[in-house]
Amino acid sequence: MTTNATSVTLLGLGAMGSALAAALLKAGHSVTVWNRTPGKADRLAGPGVTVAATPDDAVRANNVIIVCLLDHASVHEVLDPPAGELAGRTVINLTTTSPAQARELAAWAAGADVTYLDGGIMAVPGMIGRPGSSILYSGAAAAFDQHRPLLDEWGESRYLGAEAGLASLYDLALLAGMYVMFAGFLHGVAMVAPAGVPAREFAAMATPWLAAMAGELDGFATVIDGGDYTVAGQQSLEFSDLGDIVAASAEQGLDTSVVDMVQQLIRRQIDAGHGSEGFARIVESIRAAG
Ligand code: FVH
Repeated sequence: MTTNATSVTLLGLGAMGSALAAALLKAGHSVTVWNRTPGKADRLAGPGVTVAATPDDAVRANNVIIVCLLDHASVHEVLDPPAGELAGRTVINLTTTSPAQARELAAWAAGADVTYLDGGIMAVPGMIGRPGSSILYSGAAAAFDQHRPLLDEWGESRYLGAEAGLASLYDLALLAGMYVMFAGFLHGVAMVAPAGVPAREFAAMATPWLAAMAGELDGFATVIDGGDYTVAGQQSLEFSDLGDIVAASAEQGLDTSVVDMVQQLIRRQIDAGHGSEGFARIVESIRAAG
């Protein structure tokens, strides 16, 4: 239990909002909650929970307002009506938005005399308050510093800078890596399935393989930051040709979109005369769209 119990408001009791509230309550904080659909607070345990009937009531209850709603539009839908009540308070918005939407909310908050801290949650609800959970923040530095003990109840807190869109930018960039990795894994699942291999058996092989390959990221980063794709010791683009993977997939009648995408990024660099250079060079295909 925390030694510095605080009292905050939390708007939104979906899967993530409920996990955030539960972690705060477990740590001994008091939480006033509001959710559009009533009844979701019933599953929150502990003496510290207060259910507000309206967003206005919830906002009035505390100086720190945590927001975890579906999207950017729902944040405005909930925060616009009580904007007058929000003046002088701090909003910590953990709703996933684009960087531009986060900047828009920061500007809106500044206009309403609201201190704004944006957050990007790098965890699923079951991870909140456990090792491995982290949340990225950007916006008002003073709010981050002041409320850091509270934020740390959810996981590792990392402040990225005053520009409000930064947390969203990093969040979405990390999710890009995750989704493409997941798609690659699922392509592999489809490849081995005709051989009678259950997805679970393939996952048991893919998990340590992908974990080991994640060790390559640092080397790619060193090459990209150095700006020299000819540095010795790299796997070349020509060596990285995915032709066999594409052909083996097509022979089985599979959709080759996932591997075609990587092959096209490689091919553009080879066609531009960089075939002997390192695989990390495909970042140049991504930077120069088309
Ligand atoms: N769940 C996850 O794994 C991810 C992990 C990374 C971060 N995301 C983001 O967190 C935001 C909330 O996600 P969630 O999992 O809690 O989402 P839901 O369970 O679908 O709950 C959505 C809540 O938003 C309320 N809501 C939706 N639209 C409105 C609206 N127009 N006005 C007021 N409230 C609205 C909804 O209310 P209700 O349906 O219960 O009435 C829920 O409270 C999200 O940005 C993720 O991207 C989670």
